[in-house]
Amino acid sequence: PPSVADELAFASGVNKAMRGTLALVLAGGRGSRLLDLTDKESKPAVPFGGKYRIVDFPLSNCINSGLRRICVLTQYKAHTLIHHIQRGWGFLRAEVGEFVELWPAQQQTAAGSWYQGTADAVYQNIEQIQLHGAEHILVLAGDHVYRQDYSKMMASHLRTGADVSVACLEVRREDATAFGVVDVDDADTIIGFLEKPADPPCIPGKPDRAFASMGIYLFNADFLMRVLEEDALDPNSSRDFGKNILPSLLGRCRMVAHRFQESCVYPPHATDEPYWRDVGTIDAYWAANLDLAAVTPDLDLYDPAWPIWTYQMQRPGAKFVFDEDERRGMAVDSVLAAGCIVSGGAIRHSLLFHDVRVNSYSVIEHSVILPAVDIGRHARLTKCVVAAGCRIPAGLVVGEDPEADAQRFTRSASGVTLITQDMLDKLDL
Ligand code: ADQ
Ligand code: ADP
Repeated sequence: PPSVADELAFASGVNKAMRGTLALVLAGGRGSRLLDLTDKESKPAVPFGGKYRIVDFPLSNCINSGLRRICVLTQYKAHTLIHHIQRGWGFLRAEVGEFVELWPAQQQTAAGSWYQGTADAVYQNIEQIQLHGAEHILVLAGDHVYRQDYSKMMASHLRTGADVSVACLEVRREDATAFGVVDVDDADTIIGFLEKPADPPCIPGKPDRAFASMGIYLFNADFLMRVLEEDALDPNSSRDFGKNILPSLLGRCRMVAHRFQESCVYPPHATDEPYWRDVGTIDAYWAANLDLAAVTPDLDLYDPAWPIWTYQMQRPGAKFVFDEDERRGMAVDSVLAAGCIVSGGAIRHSLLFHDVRVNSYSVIEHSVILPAVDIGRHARLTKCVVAAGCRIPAGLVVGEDPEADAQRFTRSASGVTLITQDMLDKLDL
């Protein structure tokens, strides 16, 4: 076994490598499966968990992992994302080499085109990247909810001597059609990669499970530069890490799968399942938000050792006005963010973002209510996701008549109803 001195030297090498790493957070995708929730903003900007936006998770993971040189690459409808990052993420000190920079898409290639795939988003910024002189580049997706200590991924990257490490996790085989599916040898060297296969191969010995890429890639910087220059010459490439770059690297370099369970930050009541959610559909978004209202949520947002940073206007505490006769004006099994006022309404097993108004005689159950929604008197909402700023008219009932809901709103296969102001404006009340 290595001596204590060797271990310490290695740990200090990891810290140094983290300080010399540039994180590129890809935050330009729309996330179209979130339907109307991403009509006006990109998926990384979508609110999550009462007071956060999805992009806060990878950004907080960087800060908490000791990686403080971060660039956020934006493209699709980036206004709210840029606004959020400018206001909330300016606390790093450039003087000591720490920053969160915004890199908007600006058609920087000779072709003058918008980004094609994810690799193009990186390639078009290659000059700025080289200016930073980083030794390692960590490519992250801006649209997943999880807690990961990237320094542990760096440790395994250095230990295995990889050119590129790909973070991977086990998923159900039927879910793997949405991912890059990875095949590894005994040493976790990647020997196969299929981007979004229709019939995903299973993990040997586990017929129901597949090994999926999380879209998190740790590259040696020189190696990445070479690979991108090469790909740029290939007229048939769609310039995407999953579709083109990773498959092209098979057998040509040291490409190693990093197992997410080794760097996942577990809650104190440690579960075996490492927590990682692609909240890319209305159902997944609804479930991951409501999980926070569970007695013991799978995602721990209360852990002072791994804070999730965000920007939020200072708002007063949530307020409850109780109606003695009706016994209403309360919330149970729920999370309410600051600025909410519950006046004579009843809330059960729900999550309310900041500044929601819940008026008398209304009932909200199993629902996720985004910021600044106003819920009129006598309204009853069950199993809904209500988009930011909606004015729910008095007496509206949703979640009790599937056919009526499907006609007026967007109803998912599992019975979650998405309500937006555009849909409400079309109602004949
Ligand atoms: P997808 O999630 O389908 O698959 P993609 O839609 O390209 O990949 O998005 C990856 C990330 O890049 C997202 O955060 C998105 O916002 C961002 N993005 C997309 N296009 C961008 C652009 N042009 N500019 C900037 N950012 C952009 C990928 C991999 C799979 C892997 C899954 C894991 O291709 O192999 O399994 O991620 O979720
Ligand atoms: P309802 O009677 O349907 O509950 P109201 O609009 O009459 O709705 O009540 C709103 C409640 O919200 C009031 O009881 C009050 O306590 C609270 N409220 C409204 N505005 C403010 C405010 N600016 N500051 C503090 N509390 C407020």
